[in-house]
Amino acid sequence: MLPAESLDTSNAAHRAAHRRDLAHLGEQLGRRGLVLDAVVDRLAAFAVAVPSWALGTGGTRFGRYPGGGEPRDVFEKMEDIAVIHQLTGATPTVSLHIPWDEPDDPAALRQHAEALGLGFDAVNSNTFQDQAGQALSYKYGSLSHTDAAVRAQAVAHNVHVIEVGKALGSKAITVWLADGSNYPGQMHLRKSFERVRDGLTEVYAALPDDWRLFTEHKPYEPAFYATVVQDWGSSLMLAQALGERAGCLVDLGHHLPNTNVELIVARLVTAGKLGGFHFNDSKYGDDDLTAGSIKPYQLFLVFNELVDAAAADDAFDPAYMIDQSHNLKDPIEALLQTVDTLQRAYAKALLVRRDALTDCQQANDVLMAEQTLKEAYETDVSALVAEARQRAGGALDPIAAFRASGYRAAKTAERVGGGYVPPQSL
Ligand code: RM4
Ligand code: MN
Ligand code: MN
Repeated sequence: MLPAESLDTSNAAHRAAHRRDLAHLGEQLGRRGLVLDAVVDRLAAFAVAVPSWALGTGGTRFGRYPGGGEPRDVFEKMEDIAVIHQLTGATPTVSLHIPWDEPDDPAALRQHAEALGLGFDAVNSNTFQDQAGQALSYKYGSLSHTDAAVRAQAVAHNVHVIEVGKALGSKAITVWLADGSNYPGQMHLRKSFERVRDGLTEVYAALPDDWRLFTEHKPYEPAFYATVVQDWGSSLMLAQALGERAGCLVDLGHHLPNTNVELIVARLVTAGKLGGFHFNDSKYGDDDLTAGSIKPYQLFLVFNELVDAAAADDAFDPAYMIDQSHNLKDPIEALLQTVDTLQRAYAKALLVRRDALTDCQQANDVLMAEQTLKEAYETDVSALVAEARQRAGGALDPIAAFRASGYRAAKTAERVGGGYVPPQSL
């Protein structure tokens, strides 16, 4: 965690300007009949889980360029997440990947997390790679494999992940499968899907009563011809076959270019099957870029559907998680930027004058309907988001506070022994 004084100093430097910006925004919103405080309260309640795999520098299949001070194990990852939570007040949980971040002693990790004020969101299983010591290979699939023994191994892995999650206090498992084929004829399209459905049914049977299971679709990669769970339709079929506590997880990067993701969100809401999100952004494929970096309007339109759905259903509660790979940015800074971006999109969605929008839609006033969305989208909500952070005890400007704290330099000195000293970059 950062020393409290370092946060205080940073906030003090920004406070006067913040007050003026907030007052101005309050007046602007008042003219639209919106109450600033009500929006800040909703924003302050926003929480998103940080993935354990995002704290180290990511990479591509061509290479990885690690930075200094990266966490060496899952305990150190939790320390970094606690800093992000301290600065934003919005990341109280971590989404763990098993076995990438499987703790030797889950009870000890849970204690460590609790001491840092953190908990655990969905755990993620991994049958998209062979793991050390594994008896059978997933080269030709896991839950969809033609060999029952491989399928049983994949089911057992998922059940194991649930067990680890139980020890940590998680309440959900996310299953993303790489299963698929590279060539026509390689895989029986229908039977492979039915095998996945049957395998997931076994996993679902091992789910504690208060848990949820999320199925995550993705159109391609690593399979380049046919992926078994390639789209939201397949994911929905699975969630419906499994039962009440199964839902679909929408990873924003898991759609082909130009797909209308907000429409998918709306459909899943209607089906009562929107389980959760993996936030990131994408230009071409599963690029795992920072949320909102490429298509900020789409992110707003997704949040607009979420706010609309929440208004219609008090129990609406999708799980929010980040799923990004930070190849070039400092991971902590990228995550601070992400949380800010998500809150901005959410804030703007909260500013949509919903009754006015409904009236425009009803009257087929196309221009004013669109204009009602744009009015909200084009509002500078910086002060709203900063105020929500401040009320949560966080920083008015998290990235500035983080940079001024010297945390990364201190960790670079402390976290030695990884054997890698990055060369200086220009
Ligand atoms: C996949 C998918 C999963 C994530 C892995 C690392 O593309 O997005 O959610 O756990 O990557
Ligand atoms: Mn994902
Ligand atoms: Mn992905």
